[in-house]
Amino acid sequence: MTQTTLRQQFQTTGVDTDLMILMEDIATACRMIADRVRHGAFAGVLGAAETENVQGETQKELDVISDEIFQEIVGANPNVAALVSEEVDDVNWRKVAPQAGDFVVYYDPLDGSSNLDVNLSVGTIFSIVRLGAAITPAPEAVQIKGTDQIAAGYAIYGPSTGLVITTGHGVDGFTHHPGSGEFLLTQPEMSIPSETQEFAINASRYDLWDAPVRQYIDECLRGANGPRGKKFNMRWCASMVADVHRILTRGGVFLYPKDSGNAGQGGKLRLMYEANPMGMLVEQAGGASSTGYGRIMEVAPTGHHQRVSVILGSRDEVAVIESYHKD
Ligand code: AHM
Ligand code: MG
Repeated sequence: MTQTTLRQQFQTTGVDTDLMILMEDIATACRMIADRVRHGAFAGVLGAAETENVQGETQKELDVISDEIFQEIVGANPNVAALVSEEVDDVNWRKVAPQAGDFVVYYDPLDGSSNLDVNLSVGTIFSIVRLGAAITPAPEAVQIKGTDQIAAGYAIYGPSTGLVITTGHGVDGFTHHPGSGEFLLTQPEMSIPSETQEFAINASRYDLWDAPVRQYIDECLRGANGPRGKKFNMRWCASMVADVHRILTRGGVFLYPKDSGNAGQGGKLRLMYEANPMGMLVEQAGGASSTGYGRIMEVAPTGHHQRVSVILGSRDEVAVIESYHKD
């Protein structure tokens, strides 16, 4: 992973050693989380609340354990000013006087954790921003647009452990090689085809959707004889990492829109550590990411746990969905 990223940086913007060390720290944290996830119920409680194990010890949930691993390893990096985690309400400041050049890392330590109980793929999502100037620690100081991300990625804990990253020079996929312990390049220059015949959405929310989303899915379901003139396939992993990984591998479109059931919160998925990093990866792979009304990465955050409508994947398909919103 380091070789590939260094080579890309060497050929373009110049080598960013601090970023490389931070990416290595994140990869180490992901390797350790992968190890705990692989141990399943032996590693801690899966999706449920804290309980006592047979020895009467309190077991923590795996997403809390994953957050602690990430904090311990990535939070120890001397250039990290702050961590923003799905698992922690407040910003976790690591420096009292953050300087220009310091990093803010936004992350979801174990996304899709409801899948743990049923032994399906989960992942860790991360987003990295570099401060342009010194700041005073305050929640507003980390409310930075996705367009300012300098790197993003995710680890996927599935049949194998993968790491997919971008530092703004395309997207590369790596597979953890258990023998060497390294992430080796297995999916160079991942690219999303502009057209697709596969969509991903939780269709049980049909009655809650806005008209443009309902129109789009209705048309997909009508297949070759409908207005789209082609047959669509459907997938829904209930794990954003797994769904996005499939889209980066073979194309498709993913929707978790704001609907009448989640509108009060602004949607389901979180802007800063779910939608922005996935949006950057998808755009770097030639796809598009939108709220339906504009680019996700241009949404101005008003809170670090803010939620947002998410539509991303194959470019032409996202354009169709955006046009229905516009109409
Ligand atoms: P989480 O961060 O609490 O795990 O929630 C995010 C997950 C995504 O990975 C996935 O796309 C979505 O929630 C699934 O939601 P649903 O259960 O409504 O289908
Ligand atoms: Mg999540």
